[in-house]
Amino acid sequence: MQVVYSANHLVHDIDTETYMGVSVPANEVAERAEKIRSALDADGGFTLTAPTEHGEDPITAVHDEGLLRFLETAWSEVRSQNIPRAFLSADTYPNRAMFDGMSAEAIAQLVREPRHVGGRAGFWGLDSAAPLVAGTYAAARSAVDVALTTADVVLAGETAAYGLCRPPGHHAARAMYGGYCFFNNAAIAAHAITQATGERVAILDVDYHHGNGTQQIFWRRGDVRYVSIHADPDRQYPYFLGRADETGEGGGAGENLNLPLRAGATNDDYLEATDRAIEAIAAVPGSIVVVSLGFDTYGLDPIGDFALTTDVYHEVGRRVAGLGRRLVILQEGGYHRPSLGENARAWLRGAEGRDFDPMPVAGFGPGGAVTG
Ligand code: Q9C
Ligand code: ZN
Repeated sequence: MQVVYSANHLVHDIDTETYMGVSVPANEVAERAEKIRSALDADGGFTLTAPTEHGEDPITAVHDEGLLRFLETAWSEVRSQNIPRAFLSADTYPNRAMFDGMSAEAIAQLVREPRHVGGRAGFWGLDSAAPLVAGTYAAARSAVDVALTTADVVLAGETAAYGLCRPPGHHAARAMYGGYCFFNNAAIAAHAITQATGERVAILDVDYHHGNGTQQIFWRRGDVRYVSIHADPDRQYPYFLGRADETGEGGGAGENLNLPLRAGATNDDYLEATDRAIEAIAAVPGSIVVVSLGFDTYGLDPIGDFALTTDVYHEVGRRVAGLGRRLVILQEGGYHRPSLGENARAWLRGAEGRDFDPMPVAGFGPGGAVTG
């Protein structure tokens, strides 16, 4: 299988994030992508390909141009304001209650991008957990190129290809970044595929978190079906979207399927949800599925609470490939670094119809796997 990878992700060099106002070691770090790359290298069955540049147009086809300009200019603004800091996160967010009692027209007038960079970050950002640093824009642009190049490989006839996107994308909405995500790699790729093929596209999101950004982007669209298995937002980020009763509106009515799972969800729970997701995808025409692939569903993930083991990723990959559609597989989250490479190998080998063949992981258990 071809793996699209670029070292450009390294300039999104993150070591700290904030969680409820407190600085904590970052989860979404460069080592994640490097772990996956070296495991796929060692496997021998994957070919690394560099992304090609696709420019701004496929991004602004999905995102507000203001978001792109903010991300492009935010760091130089931080520097010119002489605010000494390791990363930018928002000062103030436009909480909806700030405008209580005002008409929709008045609110539309008032809620606009301010000049101060701490306010701009609040205007475009969802949360304080997506640190923005000097290299963030370059890395985020490159991750989009990785996604679009992966789509190109599949459009050129491959059955499946994997894009090692970093930073991830599925929390980024049309006009918003957040949750370690800046541009929505999967949504940009899915939209580009609809344009290239004229077909309907399905997105299967198996990251632990709900992909609020992807859901938002396609909420009213009938040509892209979004199906997501994730932690119930009642207990988990992004808290405000991801419930089972969110099904889309207008032309997109019935095209959104959320499958929230309980804390402690097991391999069996997950496979049951996977079968429901696959059924929902098989029900619509189209030849290509975009997969938002996360490994924060793993039992040892530091920010997740599911109980999945490495072998289930092989089975999920196998069942998804059983749809008989071509797969554009894009990396999202997953933060337990020792197991990431092995989990990615398992999923992708399953998707290719190869056996799992666990490899020993240095400093970790046999096969990197938690069994049982
Ligand atoms: N204590 C993705 O997996 N909240 N994003 C983190 C950590 C944000 C996850 C809280 C989680 C975002 C792509
Ligand atoms: Zn996630």
